Formats: sequence, C-alpha cells, structure tokens
Amino acid sequence: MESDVPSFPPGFVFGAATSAYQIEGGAAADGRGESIWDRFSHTPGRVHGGDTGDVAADHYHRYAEDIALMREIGLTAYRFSIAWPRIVPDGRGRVNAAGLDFYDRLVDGLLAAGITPFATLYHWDLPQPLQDAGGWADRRVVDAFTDYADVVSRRLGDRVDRWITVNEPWCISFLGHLTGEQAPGVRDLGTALRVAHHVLLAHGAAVPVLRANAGPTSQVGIVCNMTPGAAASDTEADRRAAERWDGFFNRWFVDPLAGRGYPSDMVALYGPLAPAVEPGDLERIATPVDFFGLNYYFRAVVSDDPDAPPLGLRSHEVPGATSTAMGWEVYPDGLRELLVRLHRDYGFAALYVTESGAAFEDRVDPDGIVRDPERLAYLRDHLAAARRAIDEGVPLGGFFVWSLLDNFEWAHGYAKRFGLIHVDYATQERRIKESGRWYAEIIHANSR
Ligand code: GCO
Repeated sequence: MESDVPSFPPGFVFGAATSAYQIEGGAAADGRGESIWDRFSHTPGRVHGGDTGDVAADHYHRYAEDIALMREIGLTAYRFSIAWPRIVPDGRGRVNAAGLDFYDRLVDGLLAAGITPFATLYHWDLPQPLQDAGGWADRRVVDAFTDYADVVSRRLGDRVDRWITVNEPWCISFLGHLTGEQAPGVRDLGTALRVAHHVLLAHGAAVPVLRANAGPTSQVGIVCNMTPGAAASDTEADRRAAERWDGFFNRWFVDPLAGRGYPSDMVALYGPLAPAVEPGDLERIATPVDFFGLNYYFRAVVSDDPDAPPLGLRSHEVPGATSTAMGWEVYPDGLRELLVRLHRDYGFAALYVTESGAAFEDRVDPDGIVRDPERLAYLRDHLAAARRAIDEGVPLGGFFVWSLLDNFEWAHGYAKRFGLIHVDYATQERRIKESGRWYAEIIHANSR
C-alpha cells in the first residue's frame, strides 16, 4: 500500500462530509420547522421516486452510532450542516432550544471521539416561511441569516472553531432558481443572479459574527463547487465558450469573494439582469476568510452554440471517458488544476477539499460486504491529485470525502449512493464499504 498511497503533511485533515437534510430525517422532531426541501420533495414530480428527507438515514436519532462509525474509519474531522429550520423554525425570531440541543450533543460526541467538527450553516434547507416572504431573492434574507449565524455560534462557538457559512452558492442560485431542478424550483435568470448576490452578501455579513462568537482561534470560510470548463476544440469560438462557462460557474462567485468584484465579461453578458450592487456590497462580500473550501466532482467540455441562451454554449460527453452513476466524467486532474488556480490566482490563505466523491451502483454481497472498487479508485486518484497540488505549493489543509453515509441525493432521491458507509433504508443498518475500509487504511498510514 505504501507505494501507491500518497503520504500527506503532518496534521492533514482526513474527513467526510454530510448535510442536514440529506441524512437527518426527524423532519417533524422536536419543533423543527418546514424547509424549502420539505416543500419541494413533497411536491409530486420534483424528486425521483417521490422520495423525501422525512426519515433519510435517521441520523437525528442515530448520531451516536454514526460517530462510532466515524471513529472506526479513523476520521480526524467531520463536516456536517446545521438545519436552520431546527434552530429558527420561522426563519427569523423565535429560537427552538431543542434544535440547538441536538447539535450540542452531536458536537460533544464528536469532540469526545477526537473528531474535529466543521460546521456548515447553510446547506440548502431554507425555512419555508422565509421562502414565502421572497426567499434568497429578497435582500432581507441577509439579516435573517446573520441572526441565525449569531444564535448558532453563540451556543456552539465555545467548542466549534471551524465554520463554513454557505455551501455551494452556484447550486443555490442556478439549480434552485434557473434550471429549477432543486428547491425552490424557480426558473428565471434574473432571480438566480439576485439570489447569488444575496447569498454572497449573507456569507460576508456572517463572517465577523462567527469570528466574534467562536473566538480568536476560530477559522471561518465558505464552500464553493467549481467545474472547470475545457474547450471542445481549439477554435476561437470554443475557447471563448469555455471562458463564458468559467465566468458563469466559477468566476461569478470566486472573483467577488476574492475582492475582484463581478467579472466584467459576465456583467456585460447578463446586461440588465445583472444584480443591483449597492455601495459597500462588494467590500462586504470580500470580507477576508480564513480558508476557502472547494467541492469538486467533474469538469465540463463545452463548445460554442449561439442558439443556446443565455451562455451560447453546450456541453459534451467525452468519448471513452469513465463516468459515475451521476453521468459525471471522472477527471481527477481537474482537482489539482483548481487547487493550484485558487492558490496562485486568488491567493486564499488556506484551502480545503470540502467535498470529493462519487456515486456508483452498490450492492451488498451475500457475505454482507459492499465491494465498490470504482469508488475506491475514484478516491485514490482524487487524493493523489490533491497531493500533487501540495507538491506544487498549495496550502491544502485537508480532504473531506462526500459522503460519510449514503443519503438523500436531492432530486435523485435515494437512487444515488455516495457513502463510504452503505445504508439499508428499510432497516437503517449501516455497513462500511470497502472504499471506507481503504480510506481507514490511508488515514492510519498517515497518522504515523
Ligand atoms: C453538493 C452537495 C452535496 C451533494 C453532492 C453530490 O454539493 O451538491 O454539497 O449535497 O450531495 O455534491 O451531488
């Protein structure tokens, strides 16, 4: 194993990630309010098979068992999200003590197991009452988010010192409000761009609150998913299309976070639909962070297509490429490429891979073992890509596998399994897959 297992610098964090709506269940437990994902998943036709997160992996009731499994794998950190509707069921105002108590128990359990908690405040489960009042498209959501961040970090900030404001502004904005394939299912470019602006503002507003409540040793960051764009051919038109893809997917978020403002080529392309930026907004969005978290899954190969508004491009399958059960091309070097770019071009102080992982068709063999060689190879090759980035000078602090457990994969319901741990949804029985056993060996080999 030593030969093909990269060794990482001392202190490198080996984690796994989840999110509240995808694993917790307990949808009506202890005063939790309704979120946009409850509403969306209960709307016929929105989610594969009519699946909902009502029960999910029942982590709300089984968190102690799940911490024991994390320990068995040897994780040194665990990235989870806090459900806003458990804490502030109406989105603003009244705080639900029982919701805070749950995360209190979770955090104490993690710390007792020697696992560092990385808490994400927003992983897509907006309280439905806020959606009814305009949701992320209404600028007042920024204050509601800041208040929520304050409540949570006052309670947990004495023990949690790694904080993430929001997960994947691109998905919140464009899957939620342009393609409509995710909650709240809106389809309007102008709305999506307004949402993006408010998500970034909410992030910037929450950073100083989290720092103040979590103390001087705390580190606060944001997590973005990035998908590099490659031109399908060497023509000028296709190269420009790849630039637009990059502007749409990556630069629209990372540029303002890094203090560069919105990219001017995309502002020109969006024209009157570009968001209204008030004085002070860009400074707030660029509030310095302690780290930037990258979620990476695949790249896009694109060509120019003037008949495909608004970007004027289309994406292509790569002939002969290996892909996952999501249909995503397996392209590990994209991870190295992005990490090097984030460091060299944007200069973030520290980076984490906050998600990397893959769905494949898993089955439990008659002997009770889940053999998942494709996931193991995927993780091995992406860890190796992360290691190459470190060799190129990238200050990479850790790597979080998506995901700890099989879970509710949004519009795909339970049909797609990303876990290191298999979940039998009928019995809630957990089984560490072979990829999880392999990850345990990597962590162990690196702990010496
Ligand atoms: C996402 C989310 C996860 C997904 C994962 C696989 O970032 O999209 O953080 O919730 O489940 O990415 O699609």
